[in-house]
Amino acid sequence: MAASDAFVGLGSNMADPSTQLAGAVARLAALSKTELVAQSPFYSSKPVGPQDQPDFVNGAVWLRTQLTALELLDQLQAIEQAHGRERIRHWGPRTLDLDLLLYGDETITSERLTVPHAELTNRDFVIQPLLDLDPQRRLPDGRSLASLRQQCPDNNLQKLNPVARIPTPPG
Ligand code: A4P
Ligand code: MG
Repeated sequence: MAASDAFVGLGSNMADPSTQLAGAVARLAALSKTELVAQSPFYSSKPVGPQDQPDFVNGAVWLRTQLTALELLDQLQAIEQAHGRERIRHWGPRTLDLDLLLYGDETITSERLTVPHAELTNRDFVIQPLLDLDPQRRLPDGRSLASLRQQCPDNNLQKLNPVARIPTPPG
């Protein structure tokens, strides 16, 4: 099977969400038949929906994969479950949300899968990371992400600095 460009959105608002996202990126990069092309910066964002919950951290990855869209969804859900299990005792079950945002130029409407993701056009925390990955990207219907970004509601995105993994030696 030829490889497809797939874009996956990442979200978390449990404790240490950036670490959740970084772990998810590592797992996505390790998927079979799949290569990680690029990873977006992470952003904090105000919650859409109920406001009595912490801010989210959101990002996206660009994958090139020989998995079908449904096979990829299975893998995304397995990664979500792995993260839920790891954190379930302390933080509850919703530690990681992985959404298949775009799969090539395909439009998919099935019981398990709507692609492009149904809420993509309404969410700056989805569109901005996609723009960071590929500023020229368009939806299958031809609309550009850049034009959609102008029109969607503002959720106060703040780009997060990369976590320093190697501490600077003193002195
Ligand atoms: N499904 C259909 N299409 C897709 C797709 N393209 N990608 C189905 C992934 N899944 C897709 O998803 C429910 C079902 O959607 C799946 O079984 C799959 O077959 P879920 O993630 O288990 O349930 P959910 O989290 O309640 O739904 P959803 O739609 O992911 O939630 P939302 O609407 O994304 O809400 N605010 C900010 N700032 N940032 C966020 O990331 N996220 C949410 C979660 C709310 N507010 C937020 C954020
Ligand atoms: Mg989801």
